[in-house]
Order: sequence, then structure tokens, then C-alpha cells
Amino acid sequence: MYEDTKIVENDLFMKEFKIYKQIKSFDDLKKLNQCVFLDNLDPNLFNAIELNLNSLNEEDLKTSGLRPFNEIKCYELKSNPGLLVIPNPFENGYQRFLIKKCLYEYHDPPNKTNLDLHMKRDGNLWTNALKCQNFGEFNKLRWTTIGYHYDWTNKVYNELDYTDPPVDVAELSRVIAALIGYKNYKPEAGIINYYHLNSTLSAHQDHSEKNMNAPLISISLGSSAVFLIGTTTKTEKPVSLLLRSGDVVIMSEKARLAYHAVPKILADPEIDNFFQQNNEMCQSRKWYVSDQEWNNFYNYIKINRINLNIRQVNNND
Ligand SMILES: O=C(O)CCC(=O)C(=O)O
Repeated sequence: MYEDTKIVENDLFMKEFKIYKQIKSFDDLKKLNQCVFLDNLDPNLFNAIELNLNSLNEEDLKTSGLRPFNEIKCYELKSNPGLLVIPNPFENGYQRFLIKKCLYEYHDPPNKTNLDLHMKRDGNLWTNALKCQNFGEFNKLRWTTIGYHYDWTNKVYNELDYTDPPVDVAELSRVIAALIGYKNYKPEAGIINYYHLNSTLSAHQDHSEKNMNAPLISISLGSSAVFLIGTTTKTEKPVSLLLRSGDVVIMSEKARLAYHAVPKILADPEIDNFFQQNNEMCQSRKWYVSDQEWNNFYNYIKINRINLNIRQVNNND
């Protein structure tokens, strides 16, 4: 799914990738003046999309860590129909919870990680790192798969290798899918990507799922990423979006098979804003993470990025 080594003549995607890979800071990015910041969307580039609460109620949103319905906005990239962005729809406290789950729990067996390819894990990776105050091993974690585990060698989902996706992730993705009109969405597989500041993800299409009608939902957490979104050919120049903590990208319809890539991860000078929480309001929620507990997760996430993406693999019956 990740590597696309096809040599393409006039590869404008690669050209953009190389430009953004060189960027060193937020200031450099702003100076380049090409990357779209989601807090300031140009109506010439994006259409506002009407969300749909039909099959949901406000309580569903609240338990999934989402803000009230009228505070969630969704936009479609005009040049790329089906490519939707939802700028951070989460309660800030919920981002803490998702980050904690990705760092502390979701990589535990039977879920699979890149580390399993060459070592046998002994205990929980995060707990071990904290205990020894040594993140060397943890920092080798690059991906975890959930649901139908992806077979990276044969580029297929293994029907016989399945563990239920975490309940919170499944529920959250069902709610997001319903908001954009996919009431019967089945969250069947997912990848959690762990990026360092020098990590990149090369241009690729996600075409291993049998079901290409269901959207792919992708959530950014922690440090920011330049995300390139193209079309189904690398000869067209991609659009670059700055994805910050909490932002959701949805690849649906014609954009489901679009080439995409991450050429740059940047430490976000405003990262603290995404995790502030009103402790009194959050304490009653099952997803509350206290300031004290948050501290270690924060130290990781301010210089790393997590991407949590969810897919429906099979066709509806
Ligand atoms: O990190 C991202 O935003 C994109 C991840 C991705 O494209 C993938 O896992 O296939």
C-alpha cells in the first residue's frame, strides 16, 4: 500500500513531494504560500458540505468525543470531488484520549505492528519505555494494524487474520461516516501510523479494499503534516494541505483512489491549543485523561505525529 515505485514521466506529484520535503519549519511553509491551512479555507478552492444528523443524535456525537453538530464543518476540495476535510471536530479532551489509546493500547497483541516482523514483544511497549526511561524500542514502532490485518507482502487483507477494531475507533468512524451520509459504514480495518519529524510517506493509492464505495477516514493527531492529495495519475500537480491535530480527511467517491503522500512532518508551534481541556467538564466523561497522566503522552506527541485511518474492506451484503 505504501510504496509506489512506478516510474512516471512528467511526475508532478514527485516534484511537489520534493519541494515540501525540504521545508524546515512552519515559517518556511507559510513563506512558500501554497499549502492550504484548514482554518482559513479559500471558497474558490472548497465547497461547504452539508452534514447529516439523520441517523444520529447529539448524544452519539458527544460520546464519540465530537463537538456539537452545529460546530462541525465539512468541506470538499473543488478540484477533487469526494475529497472531504473536517477541520478538527473533536473536543480537545478527546484528542488526549485517542492519543493515549494509540500510544498505550492499540499496538498490544493481537494487533500487529512492524516490530513483530523481527522481534517478539515482551510486555506493553509504552509501559516498558516509561519504566526504563528509554524510548529507543518504542520509537521503532511505525505502524499498527487493527481489524482485518493487512498483509504488506502480498498487499491484501487477510480474511483469517482479524481482531475486532477498538470499540471507540469503530464507533467514532461510524459516526463520522453517518455525518457525511454513509449510514451503513462498517469499520473493518485500520492502520495507525506513527511518524517522527523526519518521517515521510511516499505517494500511493489505497486499492486493497474490495469496497471502493465506502469512504476512507483518516484522523491526524499531534505534530502537523503536509498532506499531498492528487488524482488517479501522478502527472497532475497535487494540492497540499496542512493537517493539524484533530483534523479529519475523508477520501470518498472519485477521490477514494487518489494518490496521496506525506512529504513533511512539522512540530506545531500551537500544539498546546489542541489539548487544553476544561477539567470540570471532562472529568465526567469516560475518556477523561488527567493533566498528570497526559504529561508523558504530550512529551511524545509534540515531536511525533499519529495518523489513524479506518476503512471498510468488504462490500455490504
Ligand atoms: O498519514 C496520513 O495522513 C496518511 C496515511 C496513509 O495514507 C495511509 O496509511 O495509507
